[in-house]
Amino acid sequence: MPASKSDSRPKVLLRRVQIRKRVREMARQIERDLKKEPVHLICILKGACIFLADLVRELRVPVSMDFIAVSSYGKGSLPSGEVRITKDLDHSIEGQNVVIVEDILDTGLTLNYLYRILQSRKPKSLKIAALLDKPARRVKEVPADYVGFTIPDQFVVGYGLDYAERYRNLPDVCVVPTPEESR
Ligand code: PRP
Ligand code: 7HP
Repeated sequence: MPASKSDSRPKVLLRRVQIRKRVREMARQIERDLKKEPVHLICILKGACIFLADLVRELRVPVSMDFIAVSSYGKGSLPSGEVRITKDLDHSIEGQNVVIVEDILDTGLTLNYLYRILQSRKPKSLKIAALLDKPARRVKEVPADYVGFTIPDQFVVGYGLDYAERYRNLPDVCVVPTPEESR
C-alpha cells in the first residue's frame, strides 16, 4: 500500500549491514592513505558520534580522537551561513594526521567553516570523512576525501542523525518527511 502523504514513519534508505560494509571499506581507504601512520579523528557532535564509534573500531592503525561542536544559524531552506564553535577541541592538532568525521555533508556550511579553522591550526594532513553526501543542497564547496554514500535531497535520520533530536538511535539511515514536505 503506498504511504499516505501524512505518513511520517521513517522509511529505510540505507540498511545497517550496508552501512557496516561501507564503513569498513572507508577504514581500509583511510589506512592505505595513512601508510601506517597514526590518525587523529575529530568527531563533529552530535550526529557523527555513531559513525565515529564504528569507524574507529574498523581502523587498524593507532587512533586518537577529539570532539568539536558547532551551531549553525538559519538552518532550513535558506541557511544564513553563520557557524560558531560551541565546544572546541581539547587538544592541539599541530603536526598530526587529522581526519574530520562527519555524518552528513549537506549545504557544506559546517564543514567549509571547520575545515578552514582546523587547517589554520597546522595539522600534518587534514582530510574529511563524511558518511553521507547530499550534493543537491550544496552552497559551499568542501573537499571530502572519503564519502560513504551519496544520497538524494531527502531529510534523513538514524545512525546518529536526528530530526528535532529524535531518531538518532535508529540503526538504519531512514527518510522522514519534514513538516514542509507533509503539507
Ligand atoms: C547536521 C549534521 C552536520 C551538518 C551538516 O548537524 O550533523 O554536522 O548538519 O549540514 P551542512 O552541510 O548543511 O552544514 P546539526 O547542526 O543538525 O547538529 P547535530 O549533529 O548535533 O544534529
Ligand atoms: C542536516 C541534517 N540532519 C539530519 N538529516 C539531514 O538530512 C540533514 N541535512 N543537514
